[in-house]
Amino acid sequence: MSPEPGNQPPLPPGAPTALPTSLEEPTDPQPPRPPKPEQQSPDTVSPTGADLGAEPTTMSQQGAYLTTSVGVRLRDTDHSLRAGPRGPTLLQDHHLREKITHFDHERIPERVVHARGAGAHGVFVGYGSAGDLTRAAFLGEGVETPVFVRFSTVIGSRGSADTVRDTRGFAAKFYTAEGTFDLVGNNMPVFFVQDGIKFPDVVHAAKWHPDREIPQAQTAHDTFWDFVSLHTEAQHHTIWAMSDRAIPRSYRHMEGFGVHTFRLVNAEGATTLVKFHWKPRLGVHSLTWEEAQLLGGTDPDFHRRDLYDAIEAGAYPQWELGIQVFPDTPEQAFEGIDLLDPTKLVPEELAPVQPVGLLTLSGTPTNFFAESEQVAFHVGNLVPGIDVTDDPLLQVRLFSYIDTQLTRLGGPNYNQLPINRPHTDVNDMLRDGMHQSAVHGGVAPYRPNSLDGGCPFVAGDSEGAFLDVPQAVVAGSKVRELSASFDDHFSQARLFWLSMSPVEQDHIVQAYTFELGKCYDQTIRERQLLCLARIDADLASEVAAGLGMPAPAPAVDGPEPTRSPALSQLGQSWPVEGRTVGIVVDLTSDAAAVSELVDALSSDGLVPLLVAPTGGPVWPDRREVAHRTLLTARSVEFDAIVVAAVLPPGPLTAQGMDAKAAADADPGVDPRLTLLVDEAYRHAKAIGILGGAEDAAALGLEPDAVGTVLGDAASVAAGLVDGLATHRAWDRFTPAR
Ligand code: HDE
Repeated sequence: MSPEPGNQPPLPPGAPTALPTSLEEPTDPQPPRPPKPEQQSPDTVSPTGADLGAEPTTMSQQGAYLTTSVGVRLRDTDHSLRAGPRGPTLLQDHHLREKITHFDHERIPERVVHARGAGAHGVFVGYGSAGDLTRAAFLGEGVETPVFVRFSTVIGSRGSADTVRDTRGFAAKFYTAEGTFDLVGNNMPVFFVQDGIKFPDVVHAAKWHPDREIPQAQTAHDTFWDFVSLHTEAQHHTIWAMSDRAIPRSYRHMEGFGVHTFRLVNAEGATTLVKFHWKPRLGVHSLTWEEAQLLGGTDPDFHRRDLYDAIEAGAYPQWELGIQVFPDTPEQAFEGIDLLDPTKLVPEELAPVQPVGLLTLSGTPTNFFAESEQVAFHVGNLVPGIDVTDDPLLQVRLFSYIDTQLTRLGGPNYNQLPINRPHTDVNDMLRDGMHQSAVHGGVAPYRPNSLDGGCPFVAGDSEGAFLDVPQAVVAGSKVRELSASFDDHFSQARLFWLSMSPVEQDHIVQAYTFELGKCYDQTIRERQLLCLARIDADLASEVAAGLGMPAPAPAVDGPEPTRSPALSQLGQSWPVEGRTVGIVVDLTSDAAAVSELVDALSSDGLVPLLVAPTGGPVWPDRREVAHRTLLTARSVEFDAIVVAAVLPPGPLTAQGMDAKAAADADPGVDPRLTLLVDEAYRHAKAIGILGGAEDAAALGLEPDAVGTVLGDAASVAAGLVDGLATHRAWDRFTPAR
């Protein structure tokens, strides 16, 4: 909870300031307010990596008075300089011109992909367990490295909704003592295309149609399915995108993957092939499709808000970084799986993920633009001990990530932006260019030189130089082709399908049916059904049934894959920190019981939010205020619901309420409450009732309904924690198979 402002009760996370605000416009000049406690900024290092030892606030605005951009104090910013109160505006008005001109240029091009995203600060602590495999210092035992992580969707524009069905980006910048290492991954372990030259094709197909620029941020349209049904290597990633993985509950509940195989080099020069994984401490968890859709309207910022609220509440998101390890053989394959093919994963049952360190996110940005928007990741930012492989997708990425910043960040000096500055000595020979903010000394930015005493010098192994692994390259002709080992496009899509639980399979069927149902072109649907028939006959026939089309003939061939249970999200228990519980109260609720419940939930790291019929104090003689009202709350923003008052309809009931909603419900209950409970039940959320069977009945619930707990504060709190640990009351879904 935020610190207590003035006499108000503690606020839940999300308040814009932790300090009191006055009713009247303040007139006493004061220095800028400090950032909120959870806000962090990039470390104050120079553009060339020197630790300036300065407070982060030295990078934000200074002094109490409004100034121009060159520090001249201003008398008035509300009126332009005019030839008389009714006359024309004067060109002479420098402040006006500066203000408007700067405003005109406030926007920069959004990322061509991954435009929508949110970043946070944190720290990575190495376990030392990878010491035999890599000389990378930041993985050493107990080594702490500052990090900035940005999560994103891929297709949508910068202002699109967070909860759309899409792959999520998971990009981490490690400011290590040996230079910056970027791990630029996704929340799915495979990719749509095998060769980077196809990236513009898949992105053009997935983004809006070029004529009408619709739809926004989704693949449920003809061009996407046209492409993936013709370009069948995309089918594995596509089934992941149709699974619950594409609608995560939050960034905190996402796995991350480096996707490509990387090469580690140890101190002796020995090499190993690895795949990187991020394992969320809270488990992998998703929204239901209906929740995702509702949230797109009710809270398009749901994931961003969740990330920042969780950090503010002290529920710091954590992931373990792990590696799957493979011998570096000339074939670069493991158990018959080509490690250079980014459309293939290696089941964890064949190569367990070995933890190498822990990431904790503990700081929200102070300024979103300066940090999340200007952060520039690059797969080529590698440190000694980590090298790339010849994966044909990765090779093209190595080109793209510098190139894109030239347009997006306006020139070649983007690594000098505060969020991109390395935390170690920078002594390059790159000079000048737009927005140069280093003041380079010397006269000889070339090598060899004698005028600058030969500086800078190249380093050897003992000085920590990066090693391009002298990997043997098979001599051959120049060709535009991939090896035959890339030809299998369906066996792992089938592996994924077979590894899902029945509920997860149902969701996949529904997602394909929804997306293809949104296509206009019947031929494209038919072609995609033919692809599904190569993944699984039941999958194809169930989707076909939903589309009202004939089921294609089964077309699965090749050996049957062995299921990989690690691919399923179900069946385990996880910590519940930072999950939200909506508690419906009014002045008839037992204040002591609600207070006990709030304390119990808070002590388990949950975020309880009071939902009342109106804003303001819930009880006239107590401090608790409503955090939401029945008008501003929707079930989808909560992970669990507690009803502490079975509210009757009131004078405000009609406000914002569709008259048809909850039409069949008990007329003695406010239909907005019935809707809240009904949705929570339908989405298999834990529901608590501070009351008995008659209250449950009034809410349309059986007293022993799965995942529902009745009783006093202690038993409801315990029941909710148990229910949230498994994420949902899965038994409420009755799978179709
Ligand atoms: Fe990216 N990708 N990508 N990508 N990517 C970008 O770089 C690109 C790929 C990923 O939060 C761009 O700065 C090509 C795979 C993330 O700032 C651009 C290819 C994976 C982010 C670019 C790929 C990713 C990006 C756009 C095929 C998962 C967001 C803006 C060869 C392993 C990083 C930018 C952030 C961003 C190019 C494929 C992940 C255009 C050409 C595979 C998480 O450079």
